[in-house]
Amino acid sequence: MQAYLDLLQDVFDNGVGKDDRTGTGTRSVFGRQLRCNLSDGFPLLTTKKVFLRGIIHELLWFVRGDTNIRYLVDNNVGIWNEWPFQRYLKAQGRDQDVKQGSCDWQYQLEEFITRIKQDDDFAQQWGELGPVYGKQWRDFSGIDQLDWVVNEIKTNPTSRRLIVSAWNPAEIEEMAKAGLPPCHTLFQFYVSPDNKLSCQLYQRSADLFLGVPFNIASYALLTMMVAQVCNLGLGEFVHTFGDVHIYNNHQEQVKTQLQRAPKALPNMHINPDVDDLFAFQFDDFELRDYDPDPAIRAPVAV
Ligand code: UFP
Repeated sequence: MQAYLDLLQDVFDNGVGKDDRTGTGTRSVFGRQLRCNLSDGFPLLTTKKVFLRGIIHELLWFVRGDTNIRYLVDNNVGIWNEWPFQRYLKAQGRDQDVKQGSCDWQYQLEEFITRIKQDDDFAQQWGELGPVYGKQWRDFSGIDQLDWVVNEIKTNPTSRRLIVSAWNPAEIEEMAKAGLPPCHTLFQFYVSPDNKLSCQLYQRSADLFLGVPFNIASYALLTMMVAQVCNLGLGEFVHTFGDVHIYNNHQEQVKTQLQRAPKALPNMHINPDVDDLFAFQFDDFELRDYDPDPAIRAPVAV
């Protein structure tokens, strides 16, 4: 993952001060790319520990077209919790009283999540995020893009149109209400003449220190899953960025990370019996030989 560290150094050195929606401030550049060869190992950072469990569950949740946090909550994955909670507070007119990040807020969030777990009707009403990734991948104005693209890779592998888009202009407003308009906006597959599958992602906005290590792992895994069900070898993951930035409150963490030397990449073992993209389960994935440096904590800009 030297490519990631090089990009981190690049943005740290060359990023220019830019204000942003969150009010945190960033160093930002526009337009960069990193590539990893998926046959070199699984591209999970070794210069800090990256927690993969939530990423696998989130990816499976996208792939099944689910947009309700219930599945994630049931598996103790909290990455999407705050947005529906905020919507719930607002609907009750309590969003001004319960300040984000306060102890009260934390306590109420936990209560909210417990109710999502225990009360089906409540979960259905308040756990729903709206037309986020899962919806667009599986039902973009009635089109099941994932099913289509897998079939197309199998039957028309030389195609230059193997694209899945999460950016649906007609539903951006609704997605923004649920949290964020999609950051990973569009991806394209490519089958090389020697039958290896590559994937390129266009990410419009990238928190290079916190978000990107997860985004790389998620799309690398998706590419491996699609390759397996299409009987193809592994090519490259190409990650193309729009606004790629380091938040001003991540600078010390970035310095720490840049002082560390990368180790050998881990390997991802996938149950070879699965031949249907929509049949993968959490237990079909096993990360082996991961020996990272310790995690580096940093605040998320919201
Ligand atoms: N972000 C990522 N990766 C993600 C994700 C969010 O880097 O998968 F969901 C970051 C990018 C940016 C912020 O810092 O979250 C989104 O804010 P905005 O919509 O203003 O670009």
